[in-house]
Amino acid sequence: MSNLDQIVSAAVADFGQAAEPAHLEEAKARYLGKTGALTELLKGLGKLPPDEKKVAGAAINAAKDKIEAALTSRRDALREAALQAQLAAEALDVTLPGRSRDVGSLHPVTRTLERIQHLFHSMGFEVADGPEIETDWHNFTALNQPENHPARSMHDTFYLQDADGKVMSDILLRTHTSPIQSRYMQAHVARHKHLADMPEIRIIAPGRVYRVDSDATHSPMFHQVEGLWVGETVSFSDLKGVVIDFLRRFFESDDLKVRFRPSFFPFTEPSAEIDVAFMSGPNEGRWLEIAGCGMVHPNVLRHGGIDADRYQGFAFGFGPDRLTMLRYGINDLRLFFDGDLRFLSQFQ
Ligand code: 2U9
Repeated sequence: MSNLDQIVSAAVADFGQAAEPAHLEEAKARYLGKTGALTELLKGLGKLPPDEKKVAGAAINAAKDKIEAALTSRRDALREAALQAQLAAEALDVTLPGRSRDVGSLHPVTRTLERIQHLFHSMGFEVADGPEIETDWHNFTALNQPENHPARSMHDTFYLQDADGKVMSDILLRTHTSPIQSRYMQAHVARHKHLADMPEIRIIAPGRVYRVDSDATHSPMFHQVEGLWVGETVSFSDLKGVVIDFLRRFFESDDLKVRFRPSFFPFTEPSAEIDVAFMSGPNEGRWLEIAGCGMVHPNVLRHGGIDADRYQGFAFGFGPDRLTMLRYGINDLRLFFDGDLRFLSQFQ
């Protein structure tokens, strides 16, 4: 084999060994670079006589063409291999199952609250709102709750502390949603003071309330919905009509029995507890206490800025947590507030 053939074979073998483009370029330099094997031969041509120079030059150029062809083909092969490796690494299997996102659902008590709001809306009630941190005046005084009432004690009510940890006796977590309605009365009166005849007030006040109490049927945070209808002729029979209609629609039971039992609340006079009896299901025939109600006490109207000689009204209050327990047959209130998805996801 001639010297040139050996150089060509060595170059082809070297290029074949180069596994990366950088190695290939190094190999190229060994043959075609400034001091490469072939370049050295070309440099030596000048010393040859003219007739030999021509033959030798042609042979070297032929060898150079072969080496360059081998180089190009190896470059292409490496580029193709790199592309294939990248495609394999970034491969996307479109047949893999997708990652599904869990679908959330409304909390059962939220569902009940929405249902209650919907039913009262159909009877012309608007939804009112107010702060969960209340003043002693709005939570108790405005509601005719006497100074010495046990509900005002720290055993029953959460009071806030100041920055030094000292209990502030006049700022608390509301113990009922009634202050919403007292505040609403004041705002309503202010809004319509230029009118000779104030429009009626017909609101429900749903929301979170707080009491120092915790067992299977009591949670330190629970929900209430209270209602208030104030006008010139609003009567106890209106109260019965609204409450009975609501309860029958809420429990989807036209033959639900409802009774009103005389009772006492500081904010209503007269007052009554409301019991229901189902005519079927697990509670069939048993009377269950479900709400309280009464005609708004004149002191409460006056604290709300309303002329108690001209206007009167009724109020009622119930616990949507308890309504939810009855509707779904749940016996432990704490399940609502533990945040256990095994329980909550049953209410899709
Ligand atoms: C104003 C005037 C009167 C709201 C009322 C009740 C009776 C009542 C309880 C039921 C179960 C609370 O959730 S519970 O623990 N509520 O018995 N609530 S009358 O009376 C009002 C409210 C606001 C201005």
